[in-house]
Amino acid sequence: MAAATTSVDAPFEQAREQYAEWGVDVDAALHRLSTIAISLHCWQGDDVVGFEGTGQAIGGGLAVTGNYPGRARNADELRADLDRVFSLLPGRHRLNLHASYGEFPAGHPVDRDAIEPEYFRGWMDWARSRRIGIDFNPTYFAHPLAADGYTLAHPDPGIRRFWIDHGIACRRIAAAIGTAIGSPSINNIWIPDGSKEPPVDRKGPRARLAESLDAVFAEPIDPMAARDAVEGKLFGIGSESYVVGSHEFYYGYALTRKKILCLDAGHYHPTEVVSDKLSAVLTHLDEVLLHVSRGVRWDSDHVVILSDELLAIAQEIVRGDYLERVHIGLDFFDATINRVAAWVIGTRAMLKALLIALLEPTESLRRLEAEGDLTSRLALLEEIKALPFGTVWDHHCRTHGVPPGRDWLAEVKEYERTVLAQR
Ligand code: RNT
Ligand code: ZN
Repeated sequence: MAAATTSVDAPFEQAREQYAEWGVDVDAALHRLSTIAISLHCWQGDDVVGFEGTGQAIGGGLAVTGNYPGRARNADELRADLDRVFSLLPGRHRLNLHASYGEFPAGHPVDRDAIEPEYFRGWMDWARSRRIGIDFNPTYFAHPLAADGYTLAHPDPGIRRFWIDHGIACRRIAAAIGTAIGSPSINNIWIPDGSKEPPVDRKGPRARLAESLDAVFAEPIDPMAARDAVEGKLFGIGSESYVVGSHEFYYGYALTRKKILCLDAGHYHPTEVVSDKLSAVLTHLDEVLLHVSRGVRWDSDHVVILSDELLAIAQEIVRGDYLERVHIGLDFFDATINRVAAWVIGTRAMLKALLIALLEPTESLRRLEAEGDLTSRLALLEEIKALPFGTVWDHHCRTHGVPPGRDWLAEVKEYERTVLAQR
């Protein structure tokens, strides 16, 4: 046994040495990484269907492609899948729950404006027993009253009221969850409102949205129980020409109302990047929520991978010392591959990106930049790409009791054989 341990640790000791030569403290980086909680989105497990049982199309301009077998059909299956996912991730993470994932009494549908914390008891108990926090989202799509593409900005005051009440109900649920678990729940509002063709009135819906949001947020809330976030977007399917809750709209809203701004990596022009926005908006805002996603040509919500932009996001968070001010959530959904694997791939990619960023000799690079030695800055940024972060990652996985490298895949395949394929 001792021999095995030695041979396992030797490459790590070597890697640690190598980083030390660059002035990087590997142990400190790993310690920091262990404290970061990623909020895993529940909707990757069932193609954003939820448990209301109404059979409503997803709508809202969202689209999931693929029909890989094994979709979670109820809360117990989704929790079992999440347990499997969490067992393959180093560290303690969070769950990001949508309102449509409540456990509603069979045969007694509860409409969105009347949902209550009790329908989320199962989730709270599950999360408490695993000591994980839960974030929350009202569901402003897949509903007859959202069918024409408008919710909080709807011209009809009755429909607007329905969605305001949904927002209020969700905020109370988030607060109940945060209180029960002892960790504040971030309640993030995203709405689909917009139009396919250029509207004549761009101003009216935005005025109505601001008013509706103010009504949703009117009740004071204990920040130790729940926090409010708002998420903008550039366009969706069916809202190509106009989105009421655009980036400018919500940035202004978050600034004036002191809310958390949610930046989704798929919600901007294709050459615009969230990594560049972090330091810009955090100059003025206290906190940001990230929906880490991967848009391919459009807001396609591809599984997150270790891309240049993912690394840039992690670098900005670490270099800017924003780890306490940026809440990292994921937002993607792919039904063409094993859904449990999709979660694991995306979350491990996020953690690896953070590890690479934490292993960067940032201070020396910053010094070179300040001295104007841009030659050395570029040369060293390229050289550090070849440092053995993978060895450090594997060590991190082992010390957290989760499979290193590709070993997690065999466990997911086994789970597919024994559980997912039986559904
Ligand atoms: C939609 C937003 C939103 C959703 C989830 C399901 O474009 O990104 O965050 O993905 O609410
Ligand atoms: Zn999102």
